[in-house]
Amino acid sequence: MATKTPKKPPQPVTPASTPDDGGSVVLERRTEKIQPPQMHQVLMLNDDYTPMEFVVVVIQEFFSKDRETATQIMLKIHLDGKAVCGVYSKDVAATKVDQVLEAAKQNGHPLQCVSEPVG
Ligand code: TYC
Repeated sequence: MATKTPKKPPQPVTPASTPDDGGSVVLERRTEKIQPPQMHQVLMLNDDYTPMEFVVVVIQEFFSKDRETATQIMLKIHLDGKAVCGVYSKDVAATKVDQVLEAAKQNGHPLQCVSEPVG
């Protein structure tokens, strides 16, 4: 007569005993450094028609320069074809460009202004 071998109880899928991590969470140490935001420079371009005085006032108004600095920047644009009027975050630089272009349009001048990443 065959004797029945006692059946083993069903085994748990995961081992019953695992090393105890105490419920703690290990944070990964990151060596990457957070980079400062890319800055953008706003350049004004020369043309043959926009009055010098208008350019000086625009630089004073939108780039917070005193009259002497604004005049120097305007003359640099006039002589070199372009000059940096200010350096800002991307959004602020885009707003400055819009403001200059809108003021130029309102006054019927072809003044051009662009922004580009620095470096
Ligand atoms: N070249 C213009 C003139 O002789 C003056 C000027 C300066 C125009 C700067 C645009 O971004 C400019 N009237």
